[in-house]
Amino acid sequence: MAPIGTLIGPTVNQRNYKARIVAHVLGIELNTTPSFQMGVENKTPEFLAKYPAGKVPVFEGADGFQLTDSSAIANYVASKGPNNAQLLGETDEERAQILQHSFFAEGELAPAMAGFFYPTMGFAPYIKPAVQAAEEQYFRFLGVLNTILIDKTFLVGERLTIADIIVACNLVVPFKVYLTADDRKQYRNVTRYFKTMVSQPSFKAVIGDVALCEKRIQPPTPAKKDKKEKKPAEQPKKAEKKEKPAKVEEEEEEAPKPKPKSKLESLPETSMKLDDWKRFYSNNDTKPDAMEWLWKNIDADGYSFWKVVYKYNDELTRLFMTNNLIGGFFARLERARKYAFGNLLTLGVDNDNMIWGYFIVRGKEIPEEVTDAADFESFEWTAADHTDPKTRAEIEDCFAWEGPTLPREFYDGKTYK
Ligand SMILES: N[C@@H](CCC(=O)N[C@@H](CS)C(=O)NCC(=O)O)C(=O)O
Repeated sequence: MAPIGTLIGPTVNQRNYKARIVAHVLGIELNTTPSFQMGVENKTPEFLAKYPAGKVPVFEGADGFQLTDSSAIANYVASKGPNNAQLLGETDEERAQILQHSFFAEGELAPAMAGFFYPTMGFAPYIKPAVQAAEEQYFRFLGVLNTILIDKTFLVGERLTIADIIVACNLVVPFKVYLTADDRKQYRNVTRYFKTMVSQPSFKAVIGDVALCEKRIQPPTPAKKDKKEKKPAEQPKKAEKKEKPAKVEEEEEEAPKPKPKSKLESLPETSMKLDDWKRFYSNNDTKPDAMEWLWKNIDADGYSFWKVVYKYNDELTRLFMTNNLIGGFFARLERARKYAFGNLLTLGVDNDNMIWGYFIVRGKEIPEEVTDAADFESFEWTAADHTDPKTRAEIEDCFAWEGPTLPREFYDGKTYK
């Protein structure tokens, strides 16, 4: 596919990332301007004639179509892609929610951030009360987002949408230079969400690895008045200031590669077909029948067992929400259906519960069909020895959803098959 147009503006910029991530997700070619000179090229009469605000990024289509505003551009690029329904929302409700989150990002988060970030970086006059008010606003909005994300991996539905791309891109600079480890602890859901987003392949391809802030950026220290010094304190030059923001390594935009055939297809034949186990499990009592079948037929060289525990159990609230979270995770494990089977259980009580369970997977390692799931990193996968009697009992109780080895009281569960 020929490039649909050019995204004009500096490429190391969180607004610029949005359309490029969309393009990467959908396999759309989009030209960029890596050597763009900020403050120069966007202020020429030619540029201003086309884009009077003089802001970037802007888009110029191969057909001459012109567009400003990063989120509008990201939406437009998405509209040109194949199979874009998931990204743009499948229902009226989803599309409306995507707008809701996009407006929140642009209308609330971004201006509040600008209110403290620009003065702190020296791009705007530093007026302490105004900066403090902007910071307060920003943390209030971050709190809102934190609440929204309590039981969500993605903002809308169970998969990546353009709302995630817009919101997560708005968070890149704060997470890199402003939100300290303490802040990240306080806004844990936002942090988990941000980490999940930036580890998606399309985010990585565009932004690279995001190093989280170690020390918050500090406002410029006023030049000390030295009585002996006659020269006035040197005013930092505007062009120099603009180079200050922490650099993100740029990566070449990768054309999406065709999905390789699963590595698991080249494993030696196994004597136990996973589908046979799934069928037997579905059609028989788990204890003792299905479990006896499994222990008799398991091909220990062809499969491995894994204990799976949610890493953020202490953040879980309502039991039904926890169980929904498992459902969402399983939906995102779709690619692994042929190679994996498991049960994850919701255990405990409202506001004090956990996700715990076991998986059987083809091969001796966790395959990429599993690690590919967006929220794989939210779960601890530990290799389990199914020949150990204690582990075996846990697997049996887990697959049966009952028994003395469940670590907490059983509420509900879901089977991945
Ligand atoms: N809502 C616009 C805001 C664009 C914007 O403020 N861009 C900044 C760079 S990140 C800019 O061009 N500033 C230059 C100026 O204000 O003159 C968008 O999302 O694209």
